[in-house]
Amino acid sequence: MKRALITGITGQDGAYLSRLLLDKGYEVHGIVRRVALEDPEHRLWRIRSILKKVILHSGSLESYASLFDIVEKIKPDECYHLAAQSFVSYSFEDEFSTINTNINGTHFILSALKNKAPKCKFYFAASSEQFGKVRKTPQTEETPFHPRSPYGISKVAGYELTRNYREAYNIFACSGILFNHESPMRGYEFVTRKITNGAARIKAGLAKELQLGNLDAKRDWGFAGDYTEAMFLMLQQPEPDDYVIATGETHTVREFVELAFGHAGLDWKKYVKQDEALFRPAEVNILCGDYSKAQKKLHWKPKVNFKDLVRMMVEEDLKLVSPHS
Ligand code: G4F
Repeated sequence: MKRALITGITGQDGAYLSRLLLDKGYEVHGIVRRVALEDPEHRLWRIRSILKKVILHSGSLESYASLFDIVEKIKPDECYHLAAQSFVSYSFEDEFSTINTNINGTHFILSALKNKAPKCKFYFAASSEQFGKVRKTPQTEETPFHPRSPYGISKVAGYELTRNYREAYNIFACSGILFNHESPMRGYEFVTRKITNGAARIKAGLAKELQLGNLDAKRDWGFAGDYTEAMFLMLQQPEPDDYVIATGETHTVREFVELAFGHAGLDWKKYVKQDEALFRPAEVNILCGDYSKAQKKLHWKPKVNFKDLVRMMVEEDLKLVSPHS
């Protein structure tokens, strides 16, 4: 039985990926903070239904010793490094902790694997935020990086560390440069969930308006369940490599709002207010990914389109706020 280790197993991607790996017969191990084990109701809700099937270890991205011990004990065949401070806005508020945790965490786990499980295949959750002030649209694996946030900078460093471990130590290390990916399990701080939850709450009479920042930003939004399949496929290839995972379509935040409120039967213009305080000090104006390399080599393509993604998220949030749910 193959053993997989997932950092960030409690997040959206960790929840989809662990289900996928369990279905494929893997023994799935996850690293979680000690506080999460003490408060499973709030912190482990996304993996509640599979809690008995996964093996959780308490550890922290800030502690090399804890990661080293876990890797030594499990000796995984595959490691999916998803954990990070992943909220771009917050990275401006606390740039030091974002940069420390994200860069050191990646470095620590790579080093622990090199020392204790050098045959383990490694996946790094790289990000389209690395393209930042884009030099070219659509973005490919060859597009130069120009990150616009401490988060983006930390992901460029993680990507370079991953490449360096591949080239210097022959580790099977891949980066998935994933564009925005969403689902009903998305955290409430990200704009898509903020919008679908906001629309559902307004519809249910629980809120009167929704405050948002920049409505003109354009993102390439896909479905997280599709994107975690791509992570798995990267580690099944004969050679390690880096791949852009995207839909190839871009939409403004305004279009997302219009569609989401429309699904809830609401006219968004009556409820959505723009708040300058929610604008970022430096914005990534447009992201649109070219996934042709993944299509050719991994035989991967997105299954859920933009409209269906918005509908899926709104419907789930309408159910969640309904009095009978
Ligand atoms: O949903 P967001 O916060 O996602 P963002 O910044 O694009 O980052 C996400 O995708 C990345 C992949 O490219 C990941 F690496 C990263 O970890 C994260 O998952 O914001 C999307 C856009 C931005 O342009 C933002 O300025 O929505 C705009 N926006 C407008 N109003 C807002 C809001 N974003 C948030 N979070 N909240 C708002 O009220």
